[in-house]
Amino acid sequence: MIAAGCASSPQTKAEPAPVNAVAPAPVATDKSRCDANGKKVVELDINHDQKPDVWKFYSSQTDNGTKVEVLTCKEVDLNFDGKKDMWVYYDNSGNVTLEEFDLDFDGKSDLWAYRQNGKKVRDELDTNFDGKTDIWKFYENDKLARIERSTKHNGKIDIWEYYEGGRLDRVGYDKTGNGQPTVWERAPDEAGDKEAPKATPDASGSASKTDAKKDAPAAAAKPDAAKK
Ligand SMILES: [Ca+2]
Ligand SMILES: [Ca+2]
Ligand SMILES: [Ca+2]
Repeated sequence: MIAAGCASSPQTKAEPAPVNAVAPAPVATDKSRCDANGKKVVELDINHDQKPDVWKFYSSQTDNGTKVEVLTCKEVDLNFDGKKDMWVYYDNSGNVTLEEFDLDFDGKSDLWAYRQNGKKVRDELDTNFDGKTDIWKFYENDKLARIERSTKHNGKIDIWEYYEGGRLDRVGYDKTGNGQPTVWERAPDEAGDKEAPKATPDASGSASKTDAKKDAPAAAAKPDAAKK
């Protein structure tokens, strides 16, 4: 993320109030897709240690009079310790609706990547592994549109980052604890010319790129990615 003290001209102009400070409502997901009840579960042993590490859940459905097996869920033991660390939920069209990860392997999920109709809509991240989400990333048409952060890890949002075309445009800070952004800053490169078209490559661009690049599977492969 960008450093708060970096921009030279903090602005206090009235932006449209974006949101309230409480955690956004969860994305609706059918969790029963990963309920083994009434489903066929296929186990795979990827590393050949005679213990399953991938579980695939299938539900029997009838499509045009033909009985078909539909994949509803996949669970994975990524580090082969016998405990599951990744859960993937599918809709009836085979689209992923949610990928859930336990990045620090403590048995509790800390990264949730939501999709709707195949498109990324939101990532939620518990960066200090206390069970409460601290970062919410919102996507529009698969592009990063906004990040909300609870820097005190208390579930209250105090930083709002807005992205335009996938690049950081402005940041709102709650400096008073009232749950609203009280200070707005443009992306650092545009602090001197806030009306300029957002076309110059700059430090903020690389910051937003880093965030956009950090998609769920990559983060899962590198558990420490979530700790920064
Ligand atoms: Ca595991
Ligand atoms: Ca965890
Ligand atoms: Ca947390």
